[in-house]
Amino acid sequence: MTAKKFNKKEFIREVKANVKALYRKNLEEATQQQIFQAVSYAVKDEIIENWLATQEQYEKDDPKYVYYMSMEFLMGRALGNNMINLTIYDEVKEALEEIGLDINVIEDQEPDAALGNGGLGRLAACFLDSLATLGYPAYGCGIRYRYGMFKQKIEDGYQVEVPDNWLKDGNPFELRRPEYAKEVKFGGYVRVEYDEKTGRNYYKQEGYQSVRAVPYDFPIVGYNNNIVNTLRIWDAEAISEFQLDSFDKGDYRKAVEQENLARNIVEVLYPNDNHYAGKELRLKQQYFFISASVQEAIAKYKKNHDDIRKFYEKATFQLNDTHPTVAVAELMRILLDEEGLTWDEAWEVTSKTCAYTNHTIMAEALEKWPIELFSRLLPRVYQIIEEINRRFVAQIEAKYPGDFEKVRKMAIIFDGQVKMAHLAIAAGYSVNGVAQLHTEILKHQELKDFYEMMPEKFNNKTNGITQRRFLLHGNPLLASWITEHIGDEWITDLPQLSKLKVYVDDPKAQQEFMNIKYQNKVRLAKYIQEHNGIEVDPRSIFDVQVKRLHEYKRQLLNILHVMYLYNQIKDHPEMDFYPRTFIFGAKAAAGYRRAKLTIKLINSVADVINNDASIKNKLKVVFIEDYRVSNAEWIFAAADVSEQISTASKEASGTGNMKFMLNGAPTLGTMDGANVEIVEEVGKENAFIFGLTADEVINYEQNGGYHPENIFNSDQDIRRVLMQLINGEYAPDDPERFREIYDSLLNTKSSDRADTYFILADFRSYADAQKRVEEAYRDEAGWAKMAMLNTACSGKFTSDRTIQQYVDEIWHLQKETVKVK
Ligand code: T68
Repeated sequence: MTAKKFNKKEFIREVKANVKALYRKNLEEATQQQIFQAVSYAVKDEIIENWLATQEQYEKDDPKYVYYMSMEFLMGRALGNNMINLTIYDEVKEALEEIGLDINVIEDQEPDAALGNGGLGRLAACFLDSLATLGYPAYGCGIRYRYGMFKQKIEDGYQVEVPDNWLKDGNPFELRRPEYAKEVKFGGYVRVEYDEKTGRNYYKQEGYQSVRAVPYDFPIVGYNNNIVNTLRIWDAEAISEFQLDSFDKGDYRKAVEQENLARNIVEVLYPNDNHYAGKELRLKQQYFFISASVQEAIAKYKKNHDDIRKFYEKATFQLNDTHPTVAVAELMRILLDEEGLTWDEAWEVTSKTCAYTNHTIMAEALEKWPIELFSRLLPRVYQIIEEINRRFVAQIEAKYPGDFEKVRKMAIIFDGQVKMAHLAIAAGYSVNGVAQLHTEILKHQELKDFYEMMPEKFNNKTNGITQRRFLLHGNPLLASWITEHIGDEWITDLPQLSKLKVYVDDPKAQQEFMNIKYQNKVRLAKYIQEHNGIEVDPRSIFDVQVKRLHEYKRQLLNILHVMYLYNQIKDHPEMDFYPRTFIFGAKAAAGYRRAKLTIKLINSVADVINNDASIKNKLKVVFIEDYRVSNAEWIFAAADVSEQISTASKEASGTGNMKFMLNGAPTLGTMDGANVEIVEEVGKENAFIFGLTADEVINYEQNGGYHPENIFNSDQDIRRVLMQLINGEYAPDDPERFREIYDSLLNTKSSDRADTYFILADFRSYADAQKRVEEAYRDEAGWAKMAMLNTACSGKFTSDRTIQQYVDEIWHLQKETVKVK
C-alpha cells in the first residue's frame, strides 16, 4: 500500500531541469509562477507511473466503471492536493526549502480550477477524491471551460465580475488526448430509411453542424494507494477541413459557423447556482459533453466486449442533477441507430445504466426546455424522448386509468416543454436526494407522484466532503495535533475522530485545540488585512457565512442581525459585549440583481461599523473578496461559528456546514438539509439551532397565514432595522438604494408573497441563538469542549462514507488494488 520512496535529490534536480527546459532559465532567474510550473511537472512525474499502472490494472481486471457525469467540477488547486495524496507533501516542502523556496508561495501561484458554481460542483470534486482513495474505477466526465467561475472584485461595495482566464499560464497537470476525439452533431434534420433486408427503419441526421470534442485528462490521485483515476473534460475544436464530409467541402459559410460553434460551446461556465436560465448555448454544452462521454464509454466497452446488451454490467452513469440527463436519450440513440438494438433492448440497457441525483427543490432551478428549441438543436434525440414519453405516459395511464392529473404532473413532455427531471426519473434505476430531510421532501412533496409510482428507485445519499483537502491540507496544525493524539487512520477512516472524545474535558488538550484555532485565525486575519485592508482581532469571535449568495441562504438575515447588534451597542455603550467579527464570502450570479444588492448592503454596513471608533472594535464586518476553494480551506480552519441559516426545507444538504464542523466550528443554523444530521451526530447542546422547521415552512407555503407585516409592526427592534434600509443610514448618498430589499420583506407587490424566505419569522429566534453563542463563547472550557466535539463527531460526513454507500446501494463496483513496480 505504501507509495514508492521519494527521492529528494532527484526531485530537486528535476525541478531545476524543468525550469530550464520550460523557460530557459536558472532557478534564480525564474518567477514564482514559473517555479510553480516546474514543481508541478516534477510532481506530475511522480503521478504518471501510478496513473499508467492503475489503468493497466483496470484493463486486466475489466471492472465496472462509474462515469460521474457533471457539468461542474469545482476542483480548486491541484498541486497541494496531489502532494498530500501522494504522501510526499512534507518531503517536497523540505526539498523546496533546501533550494530556498517556500511551498506556500509556490502553491499560491496556482489558479483555482473553478469549473463549478458551488456545492454541486465541489461535491463532484470530493467524490472523485474519495473514489480514487477507496480504489473504485471511475471517470469524471465534464467540460473544459476556457473561463471558469468569474473572479469577484469588490468596487465601491459592489460585486464586479472579472473573467477567469485560468489557463493563461498553461496547466501542468492536464494531458490532451486527441486520440480519443469524438464528433458531436447539432441541428439539421432526421431522414428515415426503411431497410428491406432487416425490416427496420434507420434514422440518419443530415444537414447538421458538428464539432470535434477533444478530451483533456486530469489525474485524480488516491490517498497513499497508488491509484490514479481520471477526470476527463472535453474541449471543442472546429472540425478541420480534411475531416469534413465531401458533401460539405467548399461550404465556406458552414465552415465558419462550425468554427464559431466550437469556440462558443466551451467558452464559459454559466455562473448560476440553483437557477435555470433556459439558454440555448447551455443545452449545447450539455449535449456536447454528454455525447462525447457516452460515445467514449461505449467505445471503451466495445474494445473488449462484444455484447452491447450487457453494457450496464461494466458501466454506470451517475447524473449530477438533471444537467447531464440528455445522456439517457443519447445512449438510446447510439444503441438504436448505431448498435442496431431494438427499442426494448436499448431501453433495458439504458434504464440499467443511468442513475440520477437531485440537488434542489427550488422550483426556479428545474430544467424545462421548450420543445421548439430542443427539437431544433437535437432533432434525433428529441424524437427518442418523444417515444420515451409516449411509453411512459402509457404506463401512467395503465397504473392510474382516467387520472389525467397524473399525466399532467408526470409526463416528460407537457405544455410544450421537455422536463429533464421527469426524464431522469423515468429512465433511471435510482433517484437519490443528498440528505435525509431532502430525500423525505422529495418523496412526500416535490416528487410525490413519482415516488408513489416507483418507490423502489428512491434512496438517500447524505453528502460528504473529503478530509484530505479540508483538514489535512487546509488545516495542517489541527491535522498534526489529531494525528499525535489518535494516530493517522482518520485520513482514510474519518469516524476514527470519535477517539478524540476522551480529550474533550482535558484542559491541556482544550488549550492546545483552541490555540490551533487561534493560530488559524491569525493566518486568516493576515489574509484579510492583505486582501481587504481591514484589521480584525483574532481574539474576537469569528462568525462566518461563506457560500453562494442566494435569497434562500439568507445572508440578508445575517446582515440585518448585525445591524441590530450595532443598534444595541450604540444604545448601550456600557453593555457587556463579546467582540465579534462577522465574515462573509459569496459570489452572486451575474444577473441576480437582488443578490448583488445584498452584497452592497453587507459592504455598506461594514463601512459604517468598521469606521465607527466609538464602538471600540466590538464589532467588525468583513466581506472576503473572491470566495473560492483555495481561500475556503483557510476560512474553515479559522472559523469559530458556522452560519447555516437557510430557510428550512430549501437547502438540499449543504456541504460547507460539514467542513466547518470538521474544523471545530459549531453550527448556528436551522433544521435544514444536513444540519439535521450534524445535530444528530454532535447533539443539540453542541449546536445553536433556531427558526421554523421545514414542516412549518411548507405548511405556510401551502396554506398561507404568514404575515411579516405583523412582526414588523409589533417588534420595535426589527422595525428599526428595516427602517434603516430606507432612511439612508447605510446609504446617505442614495437613501432609496436598498428599497428593493425592504420591499421584498414587506411589500406583497414586489414578489408573490412578502418575505418569501421567512426572514422576519426567524429573526427573533436567530437573535436569541446568537445571544446563546456569545454566552457559550465566554465559557472558555465549555467552548473548547463544544468545538472539539464538533470535530470528534464529524466522522459521518466524509465523502468516503457517501461514496461507499453509492457503491453498495447504487453502483455495485468492485474495489481495485494497484501495486507499484
Ligand atoms: C447544491 N446545489 C445544493 N447547485 O444547493 C446544496 N444549480 O444544498 C447541496 O449540498 C449541493 O448542491 C451538493 O449536493 C448546487 O450547488 C448548483 O450549483 C447549480 C448549478 C447549475 C444549475 C443549477
